[in-house]
Amino acid sequence: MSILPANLTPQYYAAEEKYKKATTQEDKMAALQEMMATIPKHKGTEKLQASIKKRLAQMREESQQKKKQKGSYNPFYVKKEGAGQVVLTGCPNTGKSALVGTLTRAKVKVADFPFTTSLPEAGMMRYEDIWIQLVDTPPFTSDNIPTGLTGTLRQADALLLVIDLSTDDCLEQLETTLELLTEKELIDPSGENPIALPYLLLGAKADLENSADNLALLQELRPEVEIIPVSICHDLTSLQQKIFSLLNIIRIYGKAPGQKPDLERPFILKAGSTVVDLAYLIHRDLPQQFKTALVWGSARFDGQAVPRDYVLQDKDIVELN
Ligand SMILES: Nc1nc2c(ncn2[C@@H]2O[C@H](COP(=O)(O)OP(=O)(O)OP(=O)(O)O)[C@@H](O)[C@H]2O)c(=O)[nH]1
Ligand SMILES: [Mg+2]
Repeated sequence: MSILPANLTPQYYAAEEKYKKATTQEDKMAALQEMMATIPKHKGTEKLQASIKKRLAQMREESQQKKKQKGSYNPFYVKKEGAGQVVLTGCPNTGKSALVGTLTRAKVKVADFPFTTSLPEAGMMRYEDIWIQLVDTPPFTSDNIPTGLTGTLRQADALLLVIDLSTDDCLEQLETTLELLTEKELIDPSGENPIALPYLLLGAKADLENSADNLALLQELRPEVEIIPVSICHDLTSLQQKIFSLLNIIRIYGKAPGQKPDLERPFILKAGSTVVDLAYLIHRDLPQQFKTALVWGSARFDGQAVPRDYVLQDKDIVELN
């Protein structure tokens, strides 16, 4: 799609990296502002500039609304819990609630008719030693997206787009879903928009009769789209693994000097985070205070002293002194 070279600068990429690592709305907004300030202003970046501006305006509006609504209850705002918030979305009756109900203990309504779910409902999914929040949402159709739903989706850390593989409508569901969410800049199938959310496309009800044939047909018609077949009747471990990977996070275990590491409650950081990022997460003043960092896991040997900008890996144990 992009014809003109963007010629983005290292300063811009650094800001974009900050955006990707940001976990709070405030940090995200600050990073977006920095992206705007550092992006080279020419024709080749116009589209990107527009989408950064748009997202910044949306976030400003949301935070203002949140302030206004303090006290009044917004059912489409789902408070984040756990290591990441993953929102399921799609057309009516595709199996979103059934998946959330199977993967978490959330009390969701599952029924054999469309528009069963009318408000978001969150549940926590255990993945190894962490909890990931899954959010069930009311469905959209090609001509109607419920008021508030876009806000729920935009707040998410990642999306699961759900289509029903057992129905003849599955191609239409696929197209409606991709078109609608791309138009809202929530996803970018081309992978070029840094503001878009990571997502997986799930083909639900893979256990039913027509599903295998429909999946084969869809893959023939849309070979560029990866569809992951799932079913509440089958083992969902590989889906859980994929959801964890989608969040692009790492687990870091803290260790006090001379003591055993705390393996019960890992710190959650974005992939690519450094020792300084970890220190900041533990305490805002810690990056200035610690002198040495020792790492077990990704380092060449156990308890190796590493520099402040050392990039941590999933399951590293870190001792800050
Ligand atoms: N065989 C089979 N049936 C499923 C599966 N997942 C969901 N269903 C059935 O499909 C129907 C719709 O499931 P829901 O989970 O309510 O679908 P939904 O997407 O939440 O529907 P809305 O809330 O209307 O958007 C129910 O009758 C479920 O029992 C599956 O993996 N296999
Ligand atoms: Mg539902």
